Amino acid sequence: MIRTFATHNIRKQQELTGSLWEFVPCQGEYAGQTFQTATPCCWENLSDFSDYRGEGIFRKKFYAGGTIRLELKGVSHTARVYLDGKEIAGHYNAYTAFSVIVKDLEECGHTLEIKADNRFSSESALHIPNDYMSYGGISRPVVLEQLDELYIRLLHITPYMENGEWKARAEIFVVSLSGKDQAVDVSLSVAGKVHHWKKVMIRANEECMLCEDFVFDQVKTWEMEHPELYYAKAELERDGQKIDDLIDRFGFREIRTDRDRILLNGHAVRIKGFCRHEDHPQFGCALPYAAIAADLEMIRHLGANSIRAVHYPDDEIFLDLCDEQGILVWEENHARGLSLEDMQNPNFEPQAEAVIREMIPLHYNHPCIYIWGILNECASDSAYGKECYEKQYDLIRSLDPSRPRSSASCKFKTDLCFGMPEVVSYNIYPLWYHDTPPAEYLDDLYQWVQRETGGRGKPFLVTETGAGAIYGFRNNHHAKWTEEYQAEALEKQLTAVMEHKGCSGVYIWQFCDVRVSDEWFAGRPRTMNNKGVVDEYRRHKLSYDVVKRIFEFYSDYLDITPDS
Ligand code: ADA
Repeated sequence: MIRTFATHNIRKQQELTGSLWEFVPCQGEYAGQTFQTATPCCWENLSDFSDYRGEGIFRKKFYAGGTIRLELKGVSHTARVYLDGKEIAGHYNAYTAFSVIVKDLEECGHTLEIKADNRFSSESALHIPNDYMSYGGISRPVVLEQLDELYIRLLHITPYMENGEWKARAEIFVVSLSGKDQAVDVSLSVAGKVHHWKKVMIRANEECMLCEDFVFDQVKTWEMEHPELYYAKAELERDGQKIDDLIDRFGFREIRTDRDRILLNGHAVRIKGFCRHEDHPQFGCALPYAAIAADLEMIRHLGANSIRAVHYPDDEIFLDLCDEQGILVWEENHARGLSLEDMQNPNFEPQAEAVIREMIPLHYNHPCIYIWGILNECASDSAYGKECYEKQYDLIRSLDPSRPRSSASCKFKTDLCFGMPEVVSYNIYPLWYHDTPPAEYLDDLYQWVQRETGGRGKPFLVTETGAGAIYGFRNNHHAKWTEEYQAEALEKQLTAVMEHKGCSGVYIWQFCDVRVSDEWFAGRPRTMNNKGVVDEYRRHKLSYDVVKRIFEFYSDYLDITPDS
């Protein structure tokens, strides 16, 4: 499944995944042998490859001709793509989409081979042994499209409220794959309002951007309680024939910060959220629609209103479902706990910036995304790190001026970067990694931010708090790792945040237990991060009901007078 709605009526599109592919591992005991696997998939979920780290070729035959576009929504983590034996594309990073266009393809059967590599090396600055698993495989859909010489690459809708009216700016990016200039009629419909451009000249092999502002009188606002969605449709017509289209969805909503509050449509939201990894014992990071939907159902049942997608951009199916259900999403680029030395890897900056460049334009229209995050727990306490943070914040601003930015820090009273983003965020683990009472620890940190950093007066979020518990492990003295201990710790941690007047909310670390890289076995029983409120099979721990009670007790909005 590509998205939860059709993005083309005119352009022919076909998912190549969602079927059996051949899989050929390149190293190890089974090197060169051919297996069959359903796709999308992580090879760790195939019986003989649960701990395979190496390269593997995924092969599929398809029939097509003319100009085709292949979109690969996620290959973990380094990809090389071959068509009929010839290399046509390469990509690094499991969690962002990439595409390749092939022109003048002979109309016949073709063979697509995707070589995935999940090994760690100095080439890979972002996928390193970590507190989550870097799986191997085709973890998200592969899509085949048939293109004309002119096609719509992107459609961006930016809604904004002006003088009490909803307006939206629409931008369409039309690409020419032709060697000659061509005139085309472009039509655009945004939430029912229509605009036409006649005989637009698209220069040979260039991209043309068209822009239009719309005013609306009857549209409904996208709210957490009523997540109204609207469609935007762009079409190209040449010589009376429709040749391409692109459909996307958006919502009329405004996010901004005002003093120490995060405002959704002018109302100060209280974040009650979970950090969620894409991880499942049966699917690795390649969760199918039903598993994603089941996670979201459970998260809503727990009384949460937000998800922090850690520590990388998520599958668009997840974002579609959050749009549809009014769940606010913190989405971040891919980086977890990189040290100064990790950040000094010459590949770090280009790879981390590429994630931002690939994530924002593609996810731009999702109303659920209310904040862009970067560099979770990286070296924000060093001068070099600070330069990197600054560049990435600037890059986000250049791609999307409409959303606040933040970064989850763990640098206790040493962070140098709070002057840059709109929101200050801390990951805190009182009662787990140290025994300071949560309310005391939180307020001490909060007061330091106000007193000594550029983050003073900004919204303050607790982006992680939690404690480990091994499912089924209980004892009479409530030791660490018991379900009892986790439930009690979470109760105190959550209450401290909810009762703190300066805090805009909290994300629990984490929704479910997740597999971690083998290198992390020492501090992680079962080689899992066990801080889930449910285990990896989504079985409730004792903390489930505690969290649900607290989240349901506190409203979705903070008790301040909403502005107009
Ligand atoms: C950090 C980190 C998470 C996870 C967590 C933990 O805050 O951001 O990825 O590792 O700690 O479980 O300790």
